Amino acid sequence: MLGAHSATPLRGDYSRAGPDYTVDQDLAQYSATDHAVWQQLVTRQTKIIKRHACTEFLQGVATMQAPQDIPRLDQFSDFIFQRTGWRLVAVPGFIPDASFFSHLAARRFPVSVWVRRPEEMDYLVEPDLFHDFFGHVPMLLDPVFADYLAAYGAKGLTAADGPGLGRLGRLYWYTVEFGLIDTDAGLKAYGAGMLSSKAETVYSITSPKPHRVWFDLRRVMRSEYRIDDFQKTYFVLPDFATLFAAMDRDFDALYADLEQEPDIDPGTLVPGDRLYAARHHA
Ligand code: HBI
Ligand code: FE
Repeated sequence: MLGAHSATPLRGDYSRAGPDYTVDQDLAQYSATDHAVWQQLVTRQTKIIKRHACTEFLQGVATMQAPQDIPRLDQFSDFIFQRTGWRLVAVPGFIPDASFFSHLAARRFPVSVWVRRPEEMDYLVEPDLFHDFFGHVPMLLDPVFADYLAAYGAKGLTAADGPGLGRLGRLYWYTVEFGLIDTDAGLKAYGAGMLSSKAETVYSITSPKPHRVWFDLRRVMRSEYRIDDFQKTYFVLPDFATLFAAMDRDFDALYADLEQEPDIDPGTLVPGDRLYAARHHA
């Protein structure tokens, strides 16, 4: 998800969305330009992820054998359901938190149906089909990550409109969207926000500019983020089991506890941060 708080009006056509915000994908809606943009994005990004995406992501891509052309979400939904119990639901674009969390908790991943315009190839405010399908869906085939995302969704159900929403938004941002993971082959990306973006995939792994801090749930929940620029801080997992295990605690007690601690600016380090130092350079 990108542009969670963009003030610009939403792009999609919500007129035919159901109460759960799902729509039909209607393959006839795509123009020749949409098809051309899609194929250009897939060709370009496929090259970049080979070097920088984690094994689990690449394994997901290989298993899906997604076409070069715009995918049929219903076909992939059935395919993924057989493996990790996740389904894909077509949505017009951004949907309200409550609806988003209820889908995730039920192992339904919302995928925007529209394709970005040619002039948006490198930057997009809202999630489009490429961000969601190319960036998020491969990880749904990894059993541990799939369990994490469902457990995360369940946390959202109980957060209602309390302090939890903001904390969960940060957790989503710094893991599902912009998460990094340490591997024997060096630092790799698993976040959809970077893996669907040409520039940020390379930047998040190779640039000396951003901070890279070992993942810590409390630290992430205190960390603000910007939606309109590269991240100033990335959080690094030792493995996905760590992320799943982090869900196994009382989040309401955690939210209450965090009220006493100040938020952290995106580019700031705080005492207690364990900095990630590359064990070897990929
Ligand atoms: N809706 N379609 C869509 N995709 C998202 O990623 C998304 C959303 N609504 C809310 C949202 N993400 C964020 O607020 C999450 O942090 C919950
Ligand atoms: Fe996203």
